[in-house]
Amino acid sequence: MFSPNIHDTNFIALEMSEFFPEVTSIKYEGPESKNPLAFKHYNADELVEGKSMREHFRFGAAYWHCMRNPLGDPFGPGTAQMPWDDGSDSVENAQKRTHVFFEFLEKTGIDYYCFHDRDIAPELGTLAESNSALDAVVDELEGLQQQTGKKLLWGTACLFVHPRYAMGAATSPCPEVFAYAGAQVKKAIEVTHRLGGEGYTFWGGREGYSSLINTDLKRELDNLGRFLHMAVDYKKEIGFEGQFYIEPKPKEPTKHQYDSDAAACLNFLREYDLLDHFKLNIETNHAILAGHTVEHDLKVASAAEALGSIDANAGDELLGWDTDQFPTNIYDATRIMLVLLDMGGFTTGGLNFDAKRRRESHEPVDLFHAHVGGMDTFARGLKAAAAIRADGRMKEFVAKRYGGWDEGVGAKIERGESNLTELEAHALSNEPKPPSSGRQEMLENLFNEFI
Ligand code: XUL
Ligand code: CO
Repeated sequence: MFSPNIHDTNFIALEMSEFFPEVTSIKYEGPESKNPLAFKHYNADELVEGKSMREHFRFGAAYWHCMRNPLGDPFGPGTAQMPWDDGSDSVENAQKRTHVFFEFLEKTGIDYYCFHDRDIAPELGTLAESNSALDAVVDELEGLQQQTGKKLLWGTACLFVHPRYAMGAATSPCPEVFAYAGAQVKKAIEVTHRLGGEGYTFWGGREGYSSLINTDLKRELDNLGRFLHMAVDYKKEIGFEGQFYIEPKPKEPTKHQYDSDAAACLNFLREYDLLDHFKLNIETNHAILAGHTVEHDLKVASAAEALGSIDANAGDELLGWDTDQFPTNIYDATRIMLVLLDMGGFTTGGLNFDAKRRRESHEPVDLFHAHVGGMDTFARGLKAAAAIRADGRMKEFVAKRYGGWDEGVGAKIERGESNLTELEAHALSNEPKPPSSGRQEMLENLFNEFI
């Protein structure tokens, strides 16, 4: 099991039960189990549609929420108990956290993780110092990955916390900030590459505006396009083969983020000739903030063959901000898994729990309850989605509803062989019959048969 790290002689082997002594490895115990720290539905090696659950989901945990989120809110400080953390900005503290995190991954059986550069390592006085701190932590992560077999789903750069980014990074009015952001992304891609990352995500952070009165929108968009082209060029230069993702979000922190939803991102990528180099990382709560369902944004991305990865979380119906809650809604999970199964599953992407515990759930064990619940929710969603597909009635109904397009005038239109004059001739002698019922309620009832 344990293979010594050859790269870093200081690397200390992972001692299980060091940081979460109250939790043993989470096991599948089946639906009858009353053990809150057991899976009732997620059974990693169980096959669904011929593929193990583990492979379907490629679950990821978010370093920023698990290790760095103090669970504060605008009215009060953080409550999260992190007995392993000395609260300092030291490299040693940052390295220690990686061990805590990998113990967590080992015990939950989550295979992947995601990070921002500044989650894993501190931002220090200069870029050079921050870069070497990052290298020192990445040494540790590399050793832990080798020891445990855990993998990096994607890395990213934090271009939104530091005050220099208050007006954006690639869309800043200030070229020095653009340059600094470029340097940070260069380094973040390098470490992602070094850790064998399967992807790299660009979430807009503060790429947007608070007011148009002081904003040169066209210039900002053009600069964002240039920035992403530089990233694509650098990726090729160093031979990084991971997938680039854009993560749409409509607002928060800005009033309007340029990557507002899947459709806006696709249009931006197309306009700036970047579509071949990016896929989308769709986040549930972001889609809701955009006034969509997650199913909508997933389908828009998938229709453009650009659905890459998912940040799985949930919002709150009564709150209009990015609450980043853990997913517990089986309907939503089923809809998500239906889109995923229909598209043939993930290739480079996965289901990253970009979710945080509530401020009231401040004990370390709550991290486990949260992820176990999310994984079980998706396992139920997967089973329900597979059952709906096996049943076939839903698909058959939709195929039949559009069946007219497979013959006659419909087929001719779809082949691109018709024109308005021909349509007029057709319509003059063929008054359309009213279309048959969409049967929405019947289909909603059918869907419920599987929940
Ligand atoms: C912010 C968000 C980010 C991205 C990565 O709402 O979702 O954490 O996932 O930068
Ligand atoms: Co996210």
